[in-house]
Amino acid sequence: MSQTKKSYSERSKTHPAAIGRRLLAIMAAKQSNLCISVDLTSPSQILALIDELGPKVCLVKTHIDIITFTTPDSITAFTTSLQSLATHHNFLIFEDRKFADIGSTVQHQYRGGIYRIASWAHITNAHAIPGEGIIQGLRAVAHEHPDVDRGLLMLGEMSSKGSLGGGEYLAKTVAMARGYADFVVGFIAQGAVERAGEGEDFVVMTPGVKLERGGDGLGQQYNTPDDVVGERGSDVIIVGRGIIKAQDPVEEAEKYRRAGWEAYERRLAN
Ligand code: 5IU
Repeated sequence: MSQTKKSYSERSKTHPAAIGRRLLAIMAAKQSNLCISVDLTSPSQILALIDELGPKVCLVKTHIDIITFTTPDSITAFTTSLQSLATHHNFLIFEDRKFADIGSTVQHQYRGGIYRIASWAHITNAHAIPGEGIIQGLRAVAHEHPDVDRGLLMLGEMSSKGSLGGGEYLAKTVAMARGYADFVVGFIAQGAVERAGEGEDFVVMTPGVKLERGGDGLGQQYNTPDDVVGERGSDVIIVGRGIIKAQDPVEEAEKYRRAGWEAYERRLAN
C-alpha cells in the first residue's frame, strides 16, 4: 500500500527510526500534523507562545540563532524550558539549522558551540549538497546521546521561488538518505517524495503553508494545507507567520490543525 494511504497510527508502529515512530504516534494521539515555526526573537515571548500553542501541535520548529540571548546561561535556561514544554504538551522539537558543511564541521556545529543543538533538539535538518558525509557526521553525534532519540530531515526541496531543489536533486537526496533509515526520519519537500519501498517510511514536512495561497515579497511561496497534505501527499505542515502574526494565534492554530487533519483524513479516504 502506498505510504500516503497509511494512517499515521499504523506508520507509528513501523517507522524505522525511533524518533519517527514517536512523532507519528504524537500526530495520531493529538490529531495534529501541524508544526509551528516560532520565528520570534524574544526568548520569553517564544516560550509563552509555545505554552499556548503546545496542545495544538506535534512539532515546534526553532531557529535558535535568531533569538536575542543576553548571556550563555540564558540559552541553557531557554532550551531547558523548551524541553519541559515539549514534555508537558507532548510535542517534539525541531531545530531548523540547515546544516550544510562537511561531516567533520557539522559534528562541531551540532554538538558544540553556544547552542549545543544535539543536547535538546529531537530533530534537525541538513542540506544534501555536501554528500552523505554530512549524514554520517550528524548521526555519529546523535549516537553520543544514546539515552535520547534524535533524527534528521534532509532538505530535498525548498518552498522559496527559484529553489534549486526538487526533481532530480530531491531524488538524489532520497537515494543518499536510504542507507541511514534509523536516523533520517524523512524530508523537507513540497509534497510526497519518490515513495518509500518495503520497510521504509519517509515523513515529509512542508514549509510555505497558509490558509490562502500567496507569497511574502521575499520569495516565500504559500500553498494551503489541502494542497500539500491532501493533494501532494506531504505529512506535516510547517506554519510560521500564518499563525504567529494572527490576532489570536491559538484560534488560528486550531484552524490550521483542523485544516491539516481534515486534508489527511480526506487523503486516506480517497
Ligand atoms: N522554511 C521555509 N521554506 C523552506 C525551509 C524552511 O520557509 O523551504 I527548508 C522555514 C523558514 C521559516 C518557516 O522559519 O519555515 C516558514 O515561515 P512562514 O510560514 O512564516 O513563511
